[in-house]
This record gives sequence, C-alpha cells and structure tokens, in this order.
Amino acid sequence: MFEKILIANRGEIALRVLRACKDLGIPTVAVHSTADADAMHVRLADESVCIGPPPARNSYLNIPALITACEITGADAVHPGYGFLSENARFAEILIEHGVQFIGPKPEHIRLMGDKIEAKRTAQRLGIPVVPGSQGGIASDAEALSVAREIGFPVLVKAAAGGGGRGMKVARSEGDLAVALATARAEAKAAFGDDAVYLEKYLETPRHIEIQVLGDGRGAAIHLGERDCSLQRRHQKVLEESPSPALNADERDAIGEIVAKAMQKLAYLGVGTVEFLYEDGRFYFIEMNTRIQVEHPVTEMITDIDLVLEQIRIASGDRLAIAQGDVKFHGHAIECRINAENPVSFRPSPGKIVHYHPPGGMGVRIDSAAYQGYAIPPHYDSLLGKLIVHGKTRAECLMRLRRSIDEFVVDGVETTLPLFSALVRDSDFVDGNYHIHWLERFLAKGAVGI
Ligand code: MV4
Repeated sequence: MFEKILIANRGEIALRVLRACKDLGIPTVAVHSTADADAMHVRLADESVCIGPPPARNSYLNIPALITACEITGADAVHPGYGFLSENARFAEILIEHGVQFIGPKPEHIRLMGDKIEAKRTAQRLGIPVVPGSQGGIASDAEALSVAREIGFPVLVKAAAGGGGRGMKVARSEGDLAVALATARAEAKAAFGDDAVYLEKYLETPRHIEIQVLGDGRGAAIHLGERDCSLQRRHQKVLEESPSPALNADERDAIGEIVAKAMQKLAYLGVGTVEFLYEDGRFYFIEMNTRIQVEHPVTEMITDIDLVLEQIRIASGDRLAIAQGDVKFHGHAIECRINAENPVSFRPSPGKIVHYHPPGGMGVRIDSAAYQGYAIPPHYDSLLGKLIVHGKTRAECLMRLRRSIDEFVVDGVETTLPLFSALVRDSDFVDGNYHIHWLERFLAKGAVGI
C-alpha cells in the first residue's frame, strides 16, 4: 500500500479523497493555490504545499509544481480527483516516469477514451451497443451526406476531441448538414486544436444513464449499477439518482453485464463510467469517463461500497476484492449538486459564508468542503457541496430530500437550493418522468421563485 498520497485537487473531492486515505491509514499531502490556503482539505491533510497563484493553469494544472510537491514531500502516489488533470494521460505518464503512482486507469485507456471516435470504435469491438453513425471520422461533406442518408435525419455532428456536449451540432435536413459540419469543425479546432468530427443519429429525448465500473487491470471487472443523470443544464449535471426510474431489474442486469464483460476484455484498471443514452428501451453508448465522477456517492449509498477506497486499493496493486455476486443494491439515492450561484440566472455567487448549517438525520450525506466563515473563491467551479440522500424507496428518499433541502442553511452567498426545493415538488420529477431536455424546459417555465 502507498506510503503517502498527494491529492492533486481541491474542494469537496479533495476532502472526499482525504477521508478515504485516512480510513486506510495513509498520510496525505494537500496541494493548494494561494486562493485555497484556508480550504478544508488543507486544514485536515497531514501536510500541505502551496503550488501557485489562483488560476488553475498556474496551480492545479501546473504539472511541474505537482511533481515538485511529490518530491519535497515524498508522496509515492497521486490521486487526481475529477476535472483538472484527472483524464490527462500525459500527466499520468509523467508521474510514472518520476516513480510516482497515478491513482487512475492505465494511461493508454485514458488516451483511448479521450478520443471519442476511438472510444466508440472500442465500445463496438467490445460488444457495447452504440448510436448508429459513421464508422470513424468524417473525411468530407460527401461522406457525411452519404452516412446521413443511410441513418436518416436528424443527425448530430460531434467532435472527436469533444465530450460533455462541446463541439456538437444538430443537422435536421440535407440543407443543414454542410453548415453543421463546418461549424462543428471550426469550434472543435478552436476548442481542442483538433477538427476531427463524426456523425451519429440524433436522439431527440433520451435519458442519460451511466454505468459505474470497477476493474483491477488484470481482467477482473464488475459493474455497480447505473446512475440516471438526465437532469442537466447546459451539459452540467444538476441532480443524479440511482436506480433510474426508467429501468427495470432485467434491463439493469443486461446492460451491466455487457459493460462488465467489456471492461474484463479491456483489462480496465480502476473506476470508470460508461455513458449511454437510453430511449425506447434501448441503450446507446456515447462516451466513457476514466475518472471518479462527481456523482459517485449515489452509487456508494445504494451499494455500501466506498469507491474511492477501492480505487486506491486497486491502484496499489490489490486484486478486485468484490465479486459481481457480492454487489447488492438496496434502496434509492438522489444527489443534488448545490452551487454557489443565483438559482435563476446561475450567475456565480462567490464570497464569505456567514451562516452554514447543513441538514442531517437518517440517510442524509453532505459532501462539501464549505464551513461557516469560509470564503468561496471566484476562481473555480461554483460547486458548494453535494446533498446525497438515501431511502428504502424512491418515495422515502424524496421525503428525506425535501426535508433536507428545507433544513439546509447557507447565508452570505446565493445558492441553487431554491431550484431543488421547486424541483423535488414537481409532479413530473416525482413521477420520474423526465429526459435530458426536461430540466431546461422546467427552468424556462420560471418554476424557480426566489
Ligand atoms: C447525443 C445526444 C443525442 N443524440 N448524441 C451531450 C454531451 C455528451 N455526453 C453527448 N451529448 C449528447 N449526445 C446523440 N446521438 C444528446 C446529447 C445531449 C445530452 C446528453 C446527455 C445529457 C444531457 C445532454 C444535453 C444535451 C445533449
């Protein structure tokens, strides 16, 4: 097992990783920018290193500073969390070159899944159902037209280097296609320096369902059920839940088995999330994420498996200690991502938290690095914390969620709590009746009063 783990991240995920390290008895090193000197993870870590000024490119993305922090503290492993360098294959390779273990997948798998065309090709090869579309990148407008005619309009032009909704353009007719291609290529070139694009059948109102996987890098891999992440705004997840209200046990087992088998064939190492669109009873692979995700606590609450702890154990060389038959799902969990933002305009609201009183009680978990008197810096994402609630049933979970949201006190900054207060009382949501565009339509109706 590792001697000392450096946590190359900040905020709630840095605290989350720190907690898993402490549960394993592993000393921790926190890194922070000058803006995060008073952050919770810095206070609770065994050691801390200031790695630069507030801009992420000068601190949390500053690979030489992170390597130096490992050298001066003697850390023999780095946990990247999510975001920042968590899916940067080059960072993983540099760490390994310096004799420091990267707590994450094999660099070649990070690189593979970062190229959405190769990821889709690999998924298909491994027996995972994919969205109908082009076999690889689109070389010309003529090729795009031929593929579009074959799969039928509407089609979606996607950037190979994209993901998370960046560089996507819908074409609803042949007349739209050339413009969609040119626009997607230009945006991809500008955003990623790579204008490779591919084509897919556009699904109008699917759900976003992702499967959590865990592999030991030597052929053993299991799935830990799904998370329904359809409630998104501008490609930012807002609320996630498991099990999905849309799936039955047979569908869950079937797609879970397909994904687990694929990860076994790949000899995948660590935690991963295989993303699908789900429509009319069919799953369509869109992407794979090779990091621990923000919403991982939803899975932890219904399986009682500490995903970060397992991730660390596996990275240290342990075999997978959990067999598929050991994975039992119980109850229902919902996570609300609470942001320090105006709940109507979503304008970030950094600043000092004057009063902070999180909820508690049966089945209520708060993953947050906030505390009374903490000054939320303006430099990073606006996630204030995650409210994760568990119940024996979805109805019980919803009751606890409503109570928890009402109980949650945060004064001094604006938060999106009022959004959740309205959302968890909406009949469509209560009935589990939603898809990937539902939330934006709900918000457009002005349902969130403040
Ligand atoms: C799609 C799609 C419809 N059809 N692909 C958005 C981000 C990235 N994960 C892929 N995304 C989509 N891909 C096809 N063929 C719709 C989306 C999409 C979406 C997907 C999941 C959750 C929210 C979304 C919001 C807008 C579009």
